Amino acid sequence: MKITSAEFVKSSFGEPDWPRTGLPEVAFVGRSNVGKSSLINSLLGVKGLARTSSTPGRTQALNFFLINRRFHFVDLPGYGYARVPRAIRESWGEIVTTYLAKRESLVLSIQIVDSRHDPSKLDLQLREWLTAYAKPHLTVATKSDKLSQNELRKNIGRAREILGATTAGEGEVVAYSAVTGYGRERVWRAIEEAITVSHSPS
Ligand SMILES: Nc1nc2c(ncn2[C@@H]2O[C@H](COP(=O)(O)OP(=O)(O)OP(=O)(O)O)[C@@H](O)[C@H]2O)c(=O)[nH]1
Ligand SMILES: [Mg+2]
Repeated sequence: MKITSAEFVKSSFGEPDWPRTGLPEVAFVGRSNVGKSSLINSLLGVKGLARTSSTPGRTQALNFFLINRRFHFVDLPGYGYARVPRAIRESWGEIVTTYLAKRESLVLSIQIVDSRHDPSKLDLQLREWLTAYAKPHLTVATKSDKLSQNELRKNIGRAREILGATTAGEGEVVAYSAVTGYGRERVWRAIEEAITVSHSPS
C-alpha cells in the first residue's frame, strides 16, 4: 500500500474518547517492549511516529493514528511487564480487553511476539481470547533480524505449534523485522484485505 499520509490523532484512556469517525481500525497488541511501535513505524515507512522506547511499559494509553485518511492504526499498551505496579497492570487488562471486545470498527488485531523466544503464557492467553471472541487476528513474530534463517524457520514452526496456528491466512504466524522490513508485504496484504472486507457491501 502506498502511504500518502500518517498522522497521530490522539491518546485515549477509555471508551468516551475513542475516535468516532467509524473508520476501520487495525490494532497492535503484545508484550511490553516486544516491538509494537517499531512495527507500526516500519509498516508506515516513517521514523518516530509511534514512540519507541527501550524502557518497557512506556505506552499506557491507546494511541490512534490516521493513515491515508482512510483507516486507523491503534498502538495498544503492552502487557506482562512485571515492574509495572499492579493497579496499572489491572487497568491494562480493563483498557485493552474493553477495546478489543467492544470496538465495532476493529477489523484486524495484530499480535506481536518475539521471534527469538517461544510465545509466553500471556501471548497464548491473548491469542485464545481473540480466537474465542472470533476476532480476525494475525500474529507477527518480530526481531527476526536477530536470528539466522535456520533458527527463524525453527522458531516460527514452534510458535505456530504453541499458538495453534493451523492454516494460512487468519491466525497465521508471520516472521517480521522492523530493521530490515522483512515480512512487510505479507502484513500489508492482511491489513488491506481486512480493510477491504470491512467496506464491501454485505
Ligand atoms: N533488532 C530489532 N530490534 C527491534 C525490532 N523491533 C523493535 N526493536 C527494538 O525493541 C525495543 C522496543 O521496541 P518498541 O517498538 O518500543 O516496543 P513496544 O512494544 O512498542 O514497547 P512498549 O510500548 O513499551 O510496550 C526498541 O529498542 C526497538 O528498537 C526489530 O524488528 N529488530
Ligand atoms: Mg510502544
